[in-house]
Amino acid sequence: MLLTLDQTKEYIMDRTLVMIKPDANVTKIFLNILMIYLANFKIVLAKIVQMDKAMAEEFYKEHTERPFFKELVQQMTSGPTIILVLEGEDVVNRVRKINGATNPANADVGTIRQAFGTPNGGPKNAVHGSDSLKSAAREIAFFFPPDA
Ligand code: 3AN
Repeated sequence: MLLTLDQTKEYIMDRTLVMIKPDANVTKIFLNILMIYLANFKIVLAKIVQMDKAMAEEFYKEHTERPFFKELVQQMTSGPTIILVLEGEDVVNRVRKINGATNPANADVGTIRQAFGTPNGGPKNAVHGSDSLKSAAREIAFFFPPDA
């Protein structure tokens, strides 16, 4: 378990950033996904964002050179994204386990991507979860800037 001491000297639990992506928001399936996160984690922040090209490119900048980058940006700007900050013990790893493998075709039965993603659908894999506490800090600040 990783606990961090904030400036108010209160112990806070680990946090991670989750996105319910546009492909999961074209029907009511986002409600099923939301229920899964609600049942397993504390949701501390939430908002809905329509990303534009510049925003999606900045969020995914580490993938700029990947062959799927253009397709990824197109998909992420195709509709609204639900942004959640989840809190809990070992939340980064637990969320990634519940989300499942990047390609829904390879995701274990019972995971969100297996149930709601598009097999071999490239970026249409329903959800995103930060891959480390460091990424989580950057991604949370990206959508919820501390001075906003
Ligand atoms: P994960 O989100 O499982 O950590 P990453 O970091 O390798 O996976 O990829 C970031 C995002 O890029 C994925 N969530 C997915 O939307 C997209 N992506 C990954 N691989 C492909 C691919 N082969 N074709 C299209 N999009 C992809």
